[in-house]
Amino acid sequence: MLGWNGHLLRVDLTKGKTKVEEYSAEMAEKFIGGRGFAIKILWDELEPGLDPLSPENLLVVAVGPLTGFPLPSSGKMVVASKSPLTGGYGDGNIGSRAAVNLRKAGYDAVVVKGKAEKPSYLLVEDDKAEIVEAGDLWGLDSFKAEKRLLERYGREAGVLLIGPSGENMVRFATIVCQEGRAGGRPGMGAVMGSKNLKAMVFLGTKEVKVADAEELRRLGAEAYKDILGKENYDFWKRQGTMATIEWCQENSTLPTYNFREGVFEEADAISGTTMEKMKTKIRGCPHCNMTCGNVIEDAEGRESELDYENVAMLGSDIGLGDLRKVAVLNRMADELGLDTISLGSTIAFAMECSEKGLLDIDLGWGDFEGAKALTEDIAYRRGIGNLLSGGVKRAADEIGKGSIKWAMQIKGLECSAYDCHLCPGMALSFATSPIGAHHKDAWVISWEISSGMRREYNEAKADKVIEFQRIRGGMFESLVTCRLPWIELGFDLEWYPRFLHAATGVKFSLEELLTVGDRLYALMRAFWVREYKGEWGRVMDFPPPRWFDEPTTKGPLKGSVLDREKYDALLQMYYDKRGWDKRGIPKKSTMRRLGLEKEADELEKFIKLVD
Ligand code: PTT
Ligand code: SF4
Repeated sequence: MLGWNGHLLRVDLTKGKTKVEEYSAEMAEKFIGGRGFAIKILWDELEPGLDPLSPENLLVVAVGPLTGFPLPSSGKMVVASKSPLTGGYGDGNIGSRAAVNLRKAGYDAVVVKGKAEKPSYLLVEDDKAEIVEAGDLWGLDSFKAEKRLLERYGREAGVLLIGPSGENMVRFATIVCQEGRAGGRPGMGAVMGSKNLKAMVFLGTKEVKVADAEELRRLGAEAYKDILGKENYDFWKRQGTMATIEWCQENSTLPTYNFREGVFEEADAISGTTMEKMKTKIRGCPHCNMTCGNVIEDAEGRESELDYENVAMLGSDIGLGDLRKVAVLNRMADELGLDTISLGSTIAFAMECSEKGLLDIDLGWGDFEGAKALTEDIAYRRGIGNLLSGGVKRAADEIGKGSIKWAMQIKGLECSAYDCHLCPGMALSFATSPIGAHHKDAWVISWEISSGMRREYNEAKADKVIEFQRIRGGMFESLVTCRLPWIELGFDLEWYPRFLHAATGVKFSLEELLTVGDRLYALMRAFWVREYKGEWGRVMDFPPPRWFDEPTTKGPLKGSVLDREKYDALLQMYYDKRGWDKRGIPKKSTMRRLGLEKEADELEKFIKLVD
């Protein structure tokens, strides 16, 4: 195989053993890498119904056939597992030296199972892979632990690790690295913690063999140049994802007061323009020439790297209009290893419960000190923090009293930062995302608003959600590279089959690559259905009740609300186009068309499929 390493590393923490395994060319061509490898391995190897925090769960870390080459924004990787937050398929994407080094060490994936007897970390150095005791690292925050590992293995080492919240198995603990990159929103950090695995360290010196090295170099150089010439490049470098605050405010989609509103009276104080004035440096992922990690000094004099989602969820959604204070919460989340989106949503939920007298906590909107204390309590699972450490759905189930109405989640994953009171297409995109309410697969909101069809529930929206899911959720997550050159700067998608051809020698048309995305979608959906069996139904693909039942009360679009019946019809259009039945389950014929016959037979052991 060329372009692909052809090897994955198996790690059994219970036995303290590692082993190298070859995978087939068929696997490479059918599933490409990254998310494709992750879902295939999890589907094939996980016992349905297992506890995600048990040693039997698998953690898959996977790169793709473009990762780590000198191509735009190629320093990304996927981390995946059965999610302790949702009980379904969970993954995340992280930009890290670890991605590049894993490739250079000779592997395209690491599959970790079991549980180490004592806190440990995995050290991979080319052909050497060992499990090392991590007694001195356990309990440290992620910044300190990473620093210590870099002192030990050199600054070129790629490290993925967890903070105290992962160790304590907070169900929305994420995997972090490089003081400001994070991935695995649905609790991938908790899975590491459950395995007593504090970190994974990657060092590599090998070259991945490619089909046409000269052509790959030439294409890479041309592509980097193309990106530098993009119209929006300079503005992007100034604000990165933070520009979205102003855009969302203008369009009434900025999550505010636990998604009660889409506008925030103090939006200017947390905007990209405000951030620009405070910015001290930019950080980024390897191989990127449009780096977007904007760093400011927080209210406690520490560095904090800001992104839109972090600021919206820890700012407007909890009613906090002070960017330096938001930056403190954001930095704490990185140190403790908590997902910022779920953290913001959980704090906002607690504030709303406090306001409504549903929870014995004194926590008003915008209460910075209260939010800080609660963040610590969640990470260490103390008092109410323990109740909230399972995310808003579990907390609402426990609190009762109708509080589920204000738990802003779908399938157990907290919604990322787009208010959908008047965005049915984006609501559909959240609801059909394969990991729960995340924007990464189909961020259709910008198109939806600019299309002039914002209020419509039409076929074009179902089409757009699928188009984006195929590109973002399928192609980018399996190749694995950053999608931002395309979505933010308009870098042409046709570059990717060309890169892939030069790297692997295998010719895929763009459409063929997108069809791989359909295959992944059918399999990720099958995974959820196999886990939920009889409990599965189209209700799983519905946005939270607040967007249907409680109109917004502020801003130019006040009074906005989603329509349940129309949403249901839109969801049906989506199912029909995907070849899924009325329950949202892929039909047998669809699975066959995508080369998933064996997987359809397996799914039929759990639930009857429509042909
Ligand atoms: C992603 C989600 C996002 S999406 C953000 S900000 W965004 C939050 N970032 C967090 C953080 O920071 N710290 C923390 N403790 N928790 C966080 N949770 C949130 O996680 C990120 C960029 C961004 S910034 C985005 S959109 C793009 N995402 C990509 C993707 O998903 N796939 C892909 N092929 N390319 C992408 N490029 C962009 O990467 P999850 P990163 Mg992230 C600090 O992890 O689980 O996917 O959730 O990876 O290296 O930090 O880059 O406005
Ligand atoms: Fe990382 Fe931003 Fe570059 Fe994407 S654009 S690779 S998220 S630095």
